[in-house]
Amino acid sequence: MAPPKPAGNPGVVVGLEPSEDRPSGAPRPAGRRPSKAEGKGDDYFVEKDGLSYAGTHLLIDLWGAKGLDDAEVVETALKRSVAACDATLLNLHLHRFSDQGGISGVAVIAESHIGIHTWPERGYAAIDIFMCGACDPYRAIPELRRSFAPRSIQISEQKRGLASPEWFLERLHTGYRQGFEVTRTLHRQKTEFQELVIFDTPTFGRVLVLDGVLQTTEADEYFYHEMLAHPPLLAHGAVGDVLIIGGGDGGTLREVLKHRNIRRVTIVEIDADVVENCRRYLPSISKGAFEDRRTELVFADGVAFVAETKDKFDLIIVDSTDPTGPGEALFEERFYADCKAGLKEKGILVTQNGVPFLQGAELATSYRRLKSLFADATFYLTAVPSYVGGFMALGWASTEAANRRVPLETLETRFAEAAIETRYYTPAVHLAAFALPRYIMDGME
Ligand code: AG3
Repeated sequence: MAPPKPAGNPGVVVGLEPSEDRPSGAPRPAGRRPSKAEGKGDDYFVEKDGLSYAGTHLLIDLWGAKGLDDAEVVETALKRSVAACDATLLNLHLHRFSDQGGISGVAVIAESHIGIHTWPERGYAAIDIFMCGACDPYRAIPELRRSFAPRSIQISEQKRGLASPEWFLERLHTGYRQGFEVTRTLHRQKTEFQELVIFDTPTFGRVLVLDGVLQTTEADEYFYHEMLAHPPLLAHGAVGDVLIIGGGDGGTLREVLKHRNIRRVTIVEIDADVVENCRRYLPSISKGAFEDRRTELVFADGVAFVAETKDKFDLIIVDSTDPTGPGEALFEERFYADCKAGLKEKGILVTQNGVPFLQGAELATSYRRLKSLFADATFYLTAVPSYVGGFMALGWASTEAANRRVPLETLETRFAEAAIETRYYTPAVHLAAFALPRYIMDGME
């Protein structure tokens, strides 16, 4: 603000009606913001470079300027500035302080205002221009230079009314939230089983959320899907028939199908809307896997399916949600027992088992159940950035302990023979994934 000027001196007041300045025939603004400022919507907000905002506000400091005590100069400067910006002048008011000099003034425009305050004794003027919508306040700068011939000019810009971005907050863990900026929501639906949302984020690409819990992201899905598929496939070495429970996004299916000697993959997903919307909005996850002739897609409850099926599998992969909602029954002992019954000799069961640091109870319970049923039960690890909390535990259960003791050389040979491309999995990572940090081992007891 300007230093206070002595009171009791009205100085000079210059009033101006807008009609004087408007070219003849130009429409008079009638209580609405003018067409010149119109943006795309009817609220004049600007949509530019991915941002939505009300307009541009410039703060302009003129130094070594002339004419700062001359109301005519100031008036002309403001009028020319308004015209240069193609804005609509509604009113112009100047007040000249006659004792010390200096002028306070404002041009009210349909797009907002230009304000000026001058200190002639310092050759300084503080000007601010705010124009909403598409009006460009920078176009006033040459007019200000022309009127005041400043030695130097400083400009700072502020975008006004920047709409704050939308955030998705995952509340999976007690007392802890994880946020993702949402740039676009593509689909939101209450399916028969859960709430499904698919949206775009700047950092993780497109994301699938079920019942408020992040399931998969384009950016880091391979940390998870590759590790659910390749360790059991390469440890076993001769998998022909695979059963996937859940996994409706198709990521695990895609990884399994990379192995040429797979005969058949039965994928049992409870929620047809997950498959349909992931195929549509997240095609990079399934990459055509649902169309593979080896794929048999069944829409059914996984618990009922394993309880009833007569088929036997070399590998069962449980690619589930966390143990709340529709995923809950997939962590029950009965389900694990039915999985065991559905495995061929030497078969392996792997499961999604949460992030032990934040989901310790889940680790302990699953371990107890798997251990009571299988000759060999343990966890192996991956670390999925969007499943926050450090390592994720994948359950590993097999009637044959040898499955997890396959030497590195054998894994390397099998991996080379499979000739598949991966981004997370390597035989060395496979072996290392079974090395459990102390806190996880302690959490299993
Ligand atoms: N399945 C695992 C979701 C786990 C999320 N939980 C968590 N952050 N602890 C997702 C399906 C991907 N195919």
